[in-house]
Amino acid sequence: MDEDFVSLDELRSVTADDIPLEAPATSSGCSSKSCGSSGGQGDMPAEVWEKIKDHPCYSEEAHHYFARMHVAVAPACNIQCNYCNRKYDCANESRPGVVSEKLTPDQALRKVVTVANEVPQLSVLGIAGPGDACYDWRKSKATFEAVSKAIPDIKLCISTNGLALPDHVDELAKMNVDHVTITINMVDPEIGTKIYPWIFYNHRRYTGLEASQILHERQMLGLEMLTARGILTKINSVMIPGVNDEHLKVVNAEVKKRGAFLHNIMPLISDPAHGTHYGLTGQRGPTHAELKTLQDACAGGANLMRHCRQCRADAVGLLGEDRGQEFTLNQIPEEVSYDPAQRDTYRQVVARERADHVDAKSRAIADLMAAADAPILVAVATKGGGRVNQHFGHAREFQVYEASAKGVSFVGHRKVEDAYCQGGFGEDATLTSTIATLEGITAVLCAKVGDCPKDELSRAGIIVSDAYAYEYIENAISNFYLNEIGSAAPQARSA
Ligand code: CLF
Ligand code: SF4
Repeated sequence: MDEDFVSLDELRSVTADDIPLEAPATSSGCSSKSCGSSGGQGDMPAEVWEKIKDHPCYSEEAHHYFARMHVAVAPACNIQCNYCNRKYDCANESRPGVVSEKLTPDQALRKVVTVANEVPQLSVLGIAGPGDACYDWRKSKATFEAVSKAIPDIKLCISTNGLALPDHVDELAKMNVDHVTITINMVDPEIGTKIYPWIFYNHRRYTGLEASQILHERQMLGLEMLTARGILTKINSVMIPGVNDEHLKVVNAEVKKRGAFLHNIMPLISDPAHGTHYGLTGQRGPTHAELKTLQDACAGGANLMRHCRQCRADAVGLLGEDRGQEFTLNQIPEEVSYDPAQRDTYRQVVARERADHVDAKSRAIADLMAAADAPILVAVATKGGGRVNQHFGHAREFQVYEASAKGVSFVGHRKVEDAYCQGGFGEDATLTSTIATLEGITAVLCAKVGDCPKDELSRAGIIVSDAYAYEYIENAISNFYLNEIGSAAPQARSA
């Protein structure tokens, strides 16, 4: 264990007295020059790094430390997507699930202040529906204005289907909204006809090719306007096998040409129970391997985001967790006032921890690059903080990294149906589905694991180890590879 280790729980409960007086160590920059979302301070202009360094979606590194929250103030939408059921949140930025609690801008302000006082990791307020945040503009704007007045340093982030976006770009720029997500599933309106049955634009409903043509033109215009104003854009694309999967390579190139900062290719979530057109007609989503193959094929184009959790329109917390249920309206006081102390203190501790992490991982990745052979996939149980710090039985998802002679790179996450540990005993059915979820994974690294799940996974050909508990993730993976795969590398599973 690293001597400077600071657990996430400690980070959450820090007070000003815990902060040392010396200045944080200077980061040497990460040696891994991979995709933009995992890029570090040395990989981009200082002003861009300043905008993304605390944004958990725009920086893969930041998502270990910082949290976002969404407020569901924008229920109305102006288009229909075949993967959406209006009973649920916007599937462009949230998984279909339980309907969000809709908020007025005043209620949203109270909720954001309450969360900021209790969740020191909070860095970003996003509006991601549950409809379209640009179409339901008055409420989105009123919320941003009220929150940025109360908490001036919070980053504002918005997600939209793009149809109404060009009408609001100037106001977004005026409000210092630095981050805009546009969902772009096609740049060929013919393909659009298989995704969008209709749009509502200029007081009229359009269908067929005309609808997709208008949507496409408005999305491109909006993206170009944002780029011209220096606003960072992330493009979300839903990967729909047989509809737009191959086409997303063209989308990647086209959005890069127009200045997109990141491209987030998300798997279609399709289930008949959700009542969507795709769910009811049996359209399947991609497998983990298909998604990774497409993402790898886009390498060299627009930088890829691979750590998206397709979170709900009322999500609260680090990307892998959702604390939304702790902050429902009935739990929020009528009168609130913002106290910056916790967030300020947390940031100081994180700055120190993060600099140490960057240095340590640079060394670990260099060691691996010098010795590694065949690539392997390693799944990590983590509660955040960039460490292997969660028990196997408590994990509801695993973060997946590829270790190879190219270094250690984040490739995605695998959600499990349920945590294996069910309050003192292990659930065998859960273990079976966890093993299926971990298909293609060589090893799982966690803070602790019992003999029973360890043996079961071993029978399925997956190594589980708690020997690297509490190390930084990249160091744990590098050490695992060098100690336990090393000479056996040719037999390692191909990623
Ligand atoms: Fe929210 Fe989206 Fe802003 Fe992030 S989410 S509006 S950019 S603050 Fe993030 Fe969630 Fe993925 Fe979105 S993990 S669904 S990419
Ligand atoms: Fe649904 Fe979002 Fe598409 Fe509107 S933009 S139809 S809310 S997925």
